[in-house]
Amino acid sequence: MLTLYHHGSSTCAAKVRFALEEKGLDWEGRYVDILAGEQFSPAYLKLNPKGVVPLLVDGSFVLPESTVICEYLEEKYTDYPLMPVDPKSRAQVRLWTKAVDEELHPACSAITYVVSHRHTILRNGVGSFEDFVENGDSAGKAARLLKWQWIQEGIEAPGAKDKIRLYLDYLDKMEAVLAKSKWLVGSRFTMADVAMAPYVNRLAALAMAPLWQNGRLPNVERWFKTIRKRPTFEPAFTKWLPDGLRDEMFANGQKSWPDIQKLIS
Ligand SMILES: N[C@@H](CCC(=O)N[C@@H](CS)C(=O)NCC(=O)O)C(=O)O
Repeated sequence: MLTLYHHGSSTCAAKVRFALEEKGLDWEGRYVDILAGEQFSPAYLKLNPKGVVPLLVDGSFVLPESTVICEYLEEKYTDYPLMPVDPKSRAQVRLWTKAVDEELHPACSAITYVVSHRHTILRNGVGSFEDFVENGDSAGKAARLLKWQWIQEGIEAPGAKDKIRLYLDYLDKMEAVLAKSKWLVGSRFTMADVAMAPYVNRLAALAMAPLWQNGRLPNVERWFKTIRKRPTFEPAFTKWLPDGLRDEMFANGQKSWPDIQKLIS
């Protein structure tokens, strides 16, 4: 049995859940409350020294990193393929998954923390700088340091606004591609759509769907509506976000909307 350590509001965990569901795989979940610091428990740090989710356990094989997990699932379970066959399309899919890892995910963390998670984490009692930043291994320290600044300073934290602008620029990139094709890479749903869906869904969860609605980005709107209609959307996304957190993220997003509008106007 595949076991996924995950959290309801984690975009990279949602990406893996979406891949698992699209590939029709059985899996069991271990919920790690990253907004209450459970990722820093000694038992979890032993499994993933970076102190982040997701993490896949397949028998004795322990695998971090969402993109690598998705690639592992794709290669091990060949039914319901999410990678195209021809090399050019495969390369295009990888450009999207690389963009997610290198740019979009850090930018998404910025918007999520400054708009919403900072309030939840501060309420839950984040502990000291040392607790938060020094936990986990040195490889993840830079990311934890940034998150600490977002938690403390919100949208005024150094670099936060640039990261949010970069995130929103991706919607325009998607629009340009989706104006020409049904899915992000050609006429078939692929791992590129799996990888990007959680990041558009995150903006919707933060009450920011007006970024593409009302004729602003009609092809992104069409694409996201189609994604939401897939039978895998509920078990991969909706099911895992607790109602209280969903309401809190939406309300915090509404409050931040004027700040976001200033950034894009
Ligand atoms: N590159 C990693 C990023 C993992 C990551 O940043 N996970 C976030 C949730 S999406 C997390 O666990 N954050 C908890 C924390 O930083 O304290 C991946 O793709 O799996």
